[in-house]
Amino acid sequence: MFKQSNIRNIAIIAHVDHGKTTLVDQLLRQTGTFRENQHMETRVMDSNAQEKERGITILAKNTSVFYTDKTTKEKYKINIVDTPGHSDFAGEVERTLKMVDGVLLLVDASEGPLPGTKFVLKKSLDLHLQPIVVINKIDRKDARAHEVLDEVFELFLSLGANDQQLDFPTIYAISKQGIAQLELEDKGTSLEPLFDAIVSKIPPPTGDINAPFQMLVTTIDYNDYLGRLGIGKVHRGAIHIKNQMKIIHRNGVTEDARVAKMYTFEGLKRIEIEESSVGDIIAISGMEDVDIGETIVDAADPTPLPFVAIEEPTLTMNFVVNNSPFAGQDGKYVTTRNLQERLMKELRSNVSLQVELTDTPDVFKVSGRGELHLGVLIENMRREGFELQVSRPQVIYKRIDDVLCEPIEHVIIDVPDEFTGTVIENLGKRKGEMKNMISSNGNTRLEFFVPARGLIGFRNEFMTQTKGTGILHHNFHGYEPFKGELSHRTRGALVSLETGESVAYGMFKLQDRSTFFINPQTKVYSGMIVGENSREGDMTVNVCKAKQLTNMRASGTDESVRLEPPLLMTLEQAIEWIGDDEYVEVTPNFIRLRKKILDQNERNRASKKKAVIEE
Ligand SMILES: Nc1nc2c(ncn2[C@@H]2O[C@H](COP(=O)(O)OP(=O)(O)OP(=O)(O)O)[C@@H](O)[C@H]2O)c(=O)[nH]1
Ligand SMILES: [Mg+2]
Repeated sequence: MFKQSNIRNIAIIAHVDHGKTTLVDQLLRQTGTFRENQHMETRVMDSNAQEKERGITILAKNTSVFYTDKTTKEKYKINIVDTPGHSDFAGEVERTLKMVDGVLLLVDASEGPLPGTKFVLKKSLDLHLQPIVVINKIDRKDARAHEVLDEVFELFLSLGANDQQLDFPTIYAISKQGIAQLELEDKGTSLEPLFDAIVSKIPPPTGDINAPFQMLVTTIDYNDYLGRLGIGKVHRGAIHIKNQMKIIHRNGVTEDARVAKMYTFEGLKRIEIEESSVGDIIAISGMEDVDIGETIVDAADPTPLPFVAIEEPTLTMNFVVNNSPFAGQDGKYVTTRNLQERLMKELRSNVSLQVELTDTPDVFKVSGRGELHLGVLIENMRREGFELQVSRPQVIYKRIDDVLCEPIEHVIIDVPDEFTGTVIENLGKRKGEMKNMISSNGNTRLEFFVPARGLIGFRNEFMTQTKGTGILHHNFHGYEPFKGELSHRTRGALVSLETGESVAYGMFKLQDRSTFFINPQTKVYSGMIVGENSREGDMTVNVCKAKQLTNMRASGTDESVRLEPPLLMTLEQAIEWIGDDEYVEVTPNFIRLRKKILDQNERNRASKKKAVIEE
């Protein structure tokens, strides 16, 4: 057991990409978690496949390091939570902050505080956590560390920080090189100054070691061998694996529980332990019913701990059992039951997700914190062998004082000056309200409040319009009265008439009027969307049409046909593109777009009926 006064529990928080996981690499390396010359991949904590591919942290994770103070020779255990910076995963930050007593707030020395910085700082100030401000990436050519520090100070002020919080220690860092220093002019060589600040400025965990055991479960992990693991900080008391425990569920029900195994974190490993006490962060196995937000307590004194209220979802989509003509051809799990069980399982660890049943048994309403939040779930499901269809995302409206309100996003954009006009025009159409515009050195920073529904599909356009040079950040700002109707996609879909295989010849004749989403020799079905019409309104086309063979020399491969490369959409692009009468069909190997109504005649009838109703 580690002495309470020598434990430090910290979370690393920041806007997306400001260097949190990179800093953890170096904290691990400089405390001997890896041998001096051992090969270590970068961002080791980003261990799951989608984290690696997308280059972002999705799940908050625990690790710990040991640090010995050079002067006092005291040994400290520093438990570290690496948190995601992307706003869609902010729920991960909110709950994991319950485990710590202080935070390292990283701010990019060039970008300065961004919407994500504000969000995580507010949450940690509300919980009265001691901050250490780390101005990171001071090696950047465009770094402006002093200015950024002023901006951070302003941010603290605007969030109502008290005097003690305003007196935050500051460290300048290059997390990529493992360097931290107290002054910008210093020539740092290691993270020593940061370790010193952690042990001297972050308070040790409080809580009475002699009181009955209490731990709030803030994270759930799952392991095929150990089953479910409840992870949290020991709030008070001590625990031995032989102790009789209880779980207090969120609905107030108390249940007897047994500890099978217990672990503490050391570097990237979990070390099995038999006992632990107040302040340490531990993982407990053997409690298959435990969920996030529940309290594990001494059986003799079952008192629950309060959980943080996680902010509500803002975006919802229907997950529909795949009923396309190709259903079941690719995936292993395709039934209503498969889908329902998978979603229920997800709910047990994905705290900001909500799943509701609908009037139709094949349709589940799944709500989350943004397109990426839901996109990561859908991507995980298809990798596991699921097939499903998803509908166009809708924002979640709320009635506040009897006024219809909608979620608003705080948007910050950095673009070369030449694109400023285009961006302002585009966001104007999307009911964005410009708040600020600052130009310097050929770049402009624009600040907007935009309805979340106006941002659906914006990123794709923004990237094209700024030729890939623009940077877009946004975070949930709050609910505001409904801003009025918005038009969606102006171009129609190119819909396949037939079921069969696409043929270059058939496609060639259409390419002047459209952009294809498929290659030739792709299996298509009637009602499947094969491209985008260059004009308004859908166009039903025959892409399976082969050239009539007029003589023996003409073969199936026609050299004269040159096709433009198709736009093969990613899952997120497809989700952003579809309209209300369309689905994205997702299977392990395919992403297809389709009309909800496959039959052309039925579709025409339905759209006429809709037109009449709208008149
Ligand atoms: N120049 C420079 N780049 C850095 C530094 N630290 C990190 N980076 C780069 O910044 C990018 C993002 O780093 P990450 O560590 O993934 O950032 P993060 O804050 O963990 O990102 P999320 O978890 O997705 O929010 C990577 O390309 C890093 O190599 C630094 O000190 N200097
Ligand atoms: Mg990260």
